[in-house]
Amino acid sequence: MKKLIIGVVVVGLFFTACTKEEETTGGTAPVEELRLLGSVSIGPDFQNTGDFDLNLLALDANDNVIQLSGSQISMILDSVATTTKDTTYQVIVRDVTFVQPSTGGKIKVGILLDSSGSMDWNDPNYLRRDASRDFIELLLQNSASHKVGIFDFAARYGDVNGDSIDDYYLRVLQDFVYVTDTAGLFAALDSVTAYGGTPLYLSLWYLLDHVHDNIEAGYGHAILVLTDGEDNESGDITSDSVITKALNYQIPIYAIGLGDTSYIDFTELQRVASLTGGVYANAADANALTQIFNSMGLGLSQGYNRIAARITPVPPSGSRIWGRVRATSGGKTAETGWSFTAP
Ligand SMILES: [Ca+2]
Repeated sequence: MKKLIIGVVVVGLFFTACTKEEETTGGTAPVEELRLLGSVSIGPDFQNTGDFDLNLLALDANDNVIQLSGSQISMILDSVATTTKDTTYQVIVRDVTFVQPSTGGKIKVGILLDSSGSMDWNDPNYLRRDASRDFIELLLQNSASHKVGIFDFAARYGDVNGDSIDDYYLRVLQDFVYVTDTAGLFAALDSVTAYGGTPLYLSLWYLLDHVHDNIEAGYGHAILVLTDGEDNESGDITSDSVITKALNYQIPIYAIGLGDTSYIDFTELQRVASLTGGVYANAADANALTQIFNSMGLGLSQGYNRIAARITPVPPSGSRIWGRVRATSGGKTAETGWSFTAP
């Protein structure tokens, strides 16, 4: 029987020269909604440091992202379910940064969809098409200068576009165009199918080259990948190969793992996202895709707040940790919950 220990409420703010600068750039619009962008990102050395990150969207009444300074944010630790007794845990905010994937307000996103056979039952109603459409419309509302390309993997063999890459590993459904070209982009989404295996990392490997070969000055570049499975068809190309290439090209990978994490392990995908500077989100089922694509669209086009936090002492592996983050802006306060299991 695990013992539930209620931790103390701690508001920790460490001001450095860096965060002082952010003091002056904190938003003033009233915050109407606070939303996590993706899952809690657990630091690679958590067992020694207790470090974890939250990616946070603070939204005003018009869904504009508010940039937050350290003094506008507080962390609340609700409970730690652990085997250790009589331990008092604390959570502090180490740093707050604003991540801006676009450049000069312009982003170019390669949407990479998993068209493997299992999508037939994991997303039978093709909600990934609707969520991708909403994502494109969200970007269009923000700026007609954004660009999107639609790609998938595992749909079919062949090389329709003659780029020497078999469509099974990377199919170009709609190459990068302005988001104003909704006809082309939506038609590409309608052609998404569900057929083969999961060459996830080989597909990312090819798409990274494609994005890199088409880098445009004045744009931020990113990949947004959706998959319902662990890679099983990439041969020598591993998640490490993908991470190395993405870092070389400085192209962050934002990743959505579709499926119940009791049955499927997205740890590796999460690692790809966090190490390439992107964000990982888990969609427990296809119904969650709309909200996640919406959050990704807001974050990619407008930016998001990254809260570097630390829990002390470091809870034992397997401990479940629950808390909330609270933000104040423009005289309003909003909060949202977070939780994770200590690795
Ligand atoms: Ca091809």
